[in-house]
Amino acid sequence: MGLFTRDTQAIFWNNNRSAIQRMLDYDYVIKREKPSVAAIVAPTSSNKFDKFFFGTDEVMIPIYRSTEEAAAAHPNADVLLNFASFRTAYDVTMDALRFPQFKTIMITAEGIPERLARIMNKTARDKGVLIIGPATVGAITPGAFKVANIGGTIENIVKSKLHRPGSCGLVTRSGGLFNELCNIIALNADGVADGVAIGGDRFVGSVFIDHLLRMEKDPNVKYMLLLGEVGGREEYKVIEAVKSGKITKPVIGWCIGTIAQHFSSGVQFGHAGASANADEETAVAKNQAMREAGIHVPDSFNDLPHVIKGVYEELKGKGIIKDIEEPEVPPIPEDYAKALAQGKIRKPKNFVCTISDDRGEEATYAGYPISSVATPDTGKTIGDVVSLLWFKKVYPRWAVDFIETVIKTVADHGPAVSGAHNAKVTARAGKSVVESLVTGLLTIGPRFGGAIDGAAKYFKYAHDNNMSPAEFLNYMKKQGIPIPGIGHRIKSVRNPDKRVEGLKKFAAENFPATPLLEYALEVEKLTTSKKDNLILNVDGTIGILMVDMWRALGYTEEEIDEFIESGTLNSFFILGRTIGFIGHILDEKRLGMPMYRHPFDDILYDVQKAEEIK
Ligand code: Q5B
Repeated sequence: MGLFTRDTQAIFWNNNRSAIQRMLDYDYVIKREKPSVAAIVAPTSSNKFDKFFFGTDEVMIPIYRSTEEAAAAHPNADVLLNFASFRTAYDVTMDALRFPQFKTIMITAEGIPERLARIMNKTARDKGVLIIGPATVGAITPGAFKVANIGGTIENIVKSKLHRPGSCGLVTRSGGLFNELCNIIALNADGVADGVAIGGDRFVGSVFIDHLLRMEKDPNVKYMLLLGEVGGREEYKVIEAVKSGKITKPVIGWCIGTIAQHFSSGVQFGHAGASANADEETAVAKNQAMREAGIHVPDSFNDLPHVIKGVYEELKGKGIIKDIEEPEVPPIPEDYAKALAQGKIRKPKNFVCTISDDRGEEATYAGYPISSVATPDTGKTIGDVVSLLWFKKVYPRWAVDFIETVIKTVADHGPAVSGAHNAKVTARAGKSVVESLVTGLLTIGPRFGGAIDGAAKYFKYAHDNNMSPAEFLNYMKKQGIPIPGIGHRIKSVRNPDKRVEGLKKFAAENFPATPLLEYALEVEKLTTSKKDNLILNVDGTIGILMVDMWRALGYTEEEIDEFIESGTLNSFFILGRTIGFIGHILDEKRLGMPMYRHPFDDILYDVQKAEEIK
């Protein structure tokens, strides 16, 4: 039996997305039934799961805040992949050792204090738990389970024949050389049956002999390859086992670091444990001792492939190693972002945006960086921002100032108007600013504040069709709707709306021409002659002057009609009145007003007993 099976599942401590994805890509290639990662432990995450690809599909891997929770929810997961930093890796391992379900713990962190590493390793050994690492890329049982990044990319894994079992049991310290050796073994033999990189720290949890004795018992392992290093005495335990007959399968061995003999002083290689403290710890001495014990030791690292080939061919010749039927490898779906960046794929966009762009160093409004319109020194106003984002044009000053004037003019008209009242009642029911605001905004419509589009539409239609004011009134009567933009609840000829006067004054002083306003004022003469309050109201004045503005700016009639049809004009009221509604909502909250209930005496109750239908 290899270290892992096709049913082995791990709990991954730390949401290392790329490493987890590599494990799932491997699962897909070897056609595992269930993902090799059962759960993720991420103590600071508020997410309940994360999504990963499984082939072309996606799977959800649950996230837990502690190893305890993850272990309880996934009692069959017997591997803990400890990807904590060197600061927390010790605590994570010691915590995991409380749960008997973990048979193997792999620790990736480099630089755990040696004192703590020794305590950790001893505790695990006493409990019969196999520690791989610290400072390791892990282990692999080809065709069954692989730890995180071991073997490298999925393409490299397939090239190194790690997607299905071979015959070699491989043990190294180094992760990089592990991958290199897998490649050499794939080129010169039939691949790896079981492989472990025990880790580069001086005190690692499991050592060469632990794995080689395990592999000795594994019928799938036909021969073993030990890649040792200068420093330490672990290789001598293997030599003893070979000499004493505990290991009977052919072993190929090599210790790297033979170059150290050419230096006058001791050399510290990359790994913390790779430094010879005595003659026997040198690579040369260990290679010689291995050779004398009957281990297959090449003359140099360059010669290692020939030795592997020789041992493999010999075992094959004896019938101990059989031919392997190569499994079909499913195509590995390419990562979307990568393929897109390389120009290999294309896809139609679901959304189009023509007004702003947030992809560059600074987001833009219709091509203008926000800073070029937002800061006071630019002299730009909300009117400029509206002209860029609503109309994608840089309007002249008079037009921008008109937009600004409109927004300021409609910002509020007291607490009694429909929208403000609704917003206040909602705020008093304990709802949030956005909820209260929305209830206010929802009242904007044909009767209240939302008559601007309608006013522009009907007055423009009448004017375009050369209707006299009287003909227009008749036409609207036939339509059966009150003329949008005419009439007000409290404003009248005797109590004129100062806002309307202000807008008309602005237009008179700044607009090149106001033909539609002049027409509307003629209509107003007729309506007010019938009833005092049928004045050209604030909605009507805005709608009509906007049409005059766009005509002066050179828009075609079709373009103006499109603005009207899409609700552009009411948007000025929505935008401006939002300021007022928010003011009323905040006012309610500041005052701490209680829930509102309408008084009985303000409601006419006329409730008849319901007729019974038999
Ligand atoms: N009659 C505004 O109505 C109001 C007529 C009309 C022909 C008309 C009404 C109306 C069109 C919609 C419009 C925007 C409902 C108004 C605004 C923002 C605000 C609000 C604030 C703010 C007022 C009485 C008689 C009837 C009707 C006739 C009325 N309007 N005929 N065309 N347009 N206007 N809305 O006064 O013969 O007696 O049956 O719908 O432009 O919302 O401050 O409050 O800033 O917040 O209640 O300024 O005019 O009149 O409906 O009882 O009608 O006049 O046919 O005739 P009233 P009603 P009859 S600005």
